[in-house]
Amino acid sequence: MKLKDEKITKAIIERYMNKFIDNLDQDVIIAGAGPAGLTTAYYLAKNGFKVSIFERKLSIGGGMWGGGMMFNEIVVGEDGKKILDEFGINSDKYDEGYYTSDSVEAISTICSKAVKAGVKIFNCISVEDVMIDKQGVCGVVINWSSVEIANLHVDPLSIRSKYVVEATGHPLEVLKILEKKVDGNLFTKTGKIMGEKSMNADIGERTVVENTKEIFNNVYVVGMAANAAFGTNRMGPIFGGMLLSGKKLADILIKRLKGEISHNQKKIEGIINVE
Ligand code: 48H
Repeated sequence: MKLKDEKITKAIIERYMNKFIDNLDQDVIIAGAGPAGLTTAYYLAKNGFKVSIFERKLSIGGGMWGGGMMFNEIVVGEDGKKILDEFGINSDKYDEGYYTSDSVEAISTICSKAVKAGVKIFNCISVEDVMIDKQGVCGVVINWSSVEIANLHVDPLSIRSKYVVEATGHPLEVLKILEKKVDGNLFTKTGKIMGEKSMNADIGERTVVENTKEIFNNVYVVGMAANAAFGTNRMGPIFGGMLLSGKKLADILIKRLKGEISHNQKKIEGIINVE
């Protein structure tokens, strides 16, 4: 059979468009496909929820590929190891409470498991704004990363979701948008982004799980972004906290999607809904 080039083009465009159209109204949308966002998405999809991730870069996996300073090994503690085991990722005991894993095996497996569980990942697309109504955030506004990089004046598109997850890591891009554009405080002590503190693996690993929660009506923060939002320490190349944070958030969102926990809604000023 002779291959037709134009058929290859048609197949790609048609399949992509169908996938995209099927993802316009989601249970959960996640900004950022690092280890925390991917882990959250995996557990949500595994439990039957519609979840998609928008990732700015061509490659998925955020900061996990590089281990520590490009030595491509990661460290996890006892609880993190349990999640590596759930994903079927090999790890080796280094000492009491310290396990190492090949970072390439770890992140490629998490990504593969997430996609196979039903997560739809759209790479090369950046979240540039949120959609808002009286109840809070109700989706994201997206554009091709290439448009952003080239600084082209091209209007974006919008995707609706019940909940939005801030998983953009250190730069906290979704929360910065909220701080700048939406009236009403974040659910932090100051009502603002509190800022990441210097390295302390012990505190950082613990607080990243504690800080994984709702931070604005219908917006949840996970992973490194959680510590940067609530003003606690970075933890360096120990990744158990990212995985545990992702799993904790999936558990919260599953309960909320099933209506088992109530809303933590605060009044949002300046939004008038015209029905
Ligand atoms: C779409 C975006 C946007 C946007 C950014 O940085 P990440 O790996 O984040 P986490 O929280 O999953 O993991 C953090 C970990 O990698 C890390 O940095 C640690 C543990 N640091 C400790 C320390 O002390 O330094 O992934 C975030 C992803 C990236 O892939 C970005 O490209 C992507 O989000 N992203 N995607 N729209 N606006 N902004």
